[in-house]
Amino acid sequence: MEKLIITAAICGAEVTKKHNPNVPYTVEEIAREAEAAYKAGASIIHLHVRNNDGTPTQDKERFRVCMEAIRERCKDVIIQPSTGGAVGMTNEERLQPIYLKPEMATLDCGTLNFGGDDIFVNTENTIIYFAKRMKELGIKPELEVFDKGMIDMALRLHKKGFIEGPFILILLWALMVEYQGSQGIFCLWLKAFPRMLLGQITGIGRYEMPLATMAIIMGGHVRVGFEDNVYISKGVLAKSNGELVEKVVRIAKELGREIATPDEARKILGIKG
Ligand code: KMH
Ligand code: ZN
Repeated sequence: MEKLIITAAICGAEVTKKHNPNVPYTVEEIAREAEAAYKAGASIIHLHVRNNDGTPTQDKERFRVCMEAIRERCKDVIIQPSTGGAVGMTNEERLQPIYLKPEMATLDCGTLNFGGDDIFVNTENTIIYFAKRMKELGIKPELEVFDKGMIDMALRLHKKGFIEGPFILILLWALMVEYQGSQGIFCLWLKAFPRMLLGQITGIGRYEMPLATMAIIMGGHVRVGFEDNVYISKGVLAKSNGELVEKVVRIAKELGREIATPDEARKILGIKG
């Protein structure tokens, strides 16, 4: 089986220190969390950045400083800035980090409810616009897929040449959905993937580790981190993103799945590096 790519989503845009005091805001905290995840076995850091007061920002300069601080501590890790940002941001605001030419960036493949009256808007024109900009800059998109319809959108983007294979990482989120007992849905989704798409599963909250385990068994890849879940076990806050990655590594080892280094992840994803 292919080696396991672990992405650490260390910060997110919505989770705060009220949820877990170890959620990073400052440059130093973000670099520290990235290093902990990297040392534990993460090959990709999915990156949101914050102002020092914790408010989410897509400011290019803030990304530059955070990316440099991460690079100093994690020489070869793949840094994957978010182009999703936070609900309500404009397209141009969201796109800022791609102009730093990271190896990867996220490409959200559809619109979804984000709780209450919040809507995370990604129209077809927005998605194509983001995909074109990333292609021009040679950035590998990580396709953020929240439901089956978004997989169909990803396939359309590929068919029309807006995104290129051979390998494209797909991220599945189980956002606000009761996933317990619904493993069958994931089996169907993964079966529906053409070979050029690599599945990566992220479970939100208490579903993070069960879904990570399923991904490991089924040959998919895994994302964990404070963006998606702040607990290491029931009622116990994780001390760091590193602790969450360590748990995935432990499970993978028990199940006989080896962990990909950043360079091995680049090869699997078709990133030149
Ligand atoms: N914070 C969400 C509104 C991404 O990183 O591309 C969007 C998000 C997805 O987190
Ligand atoms: Zn994100």
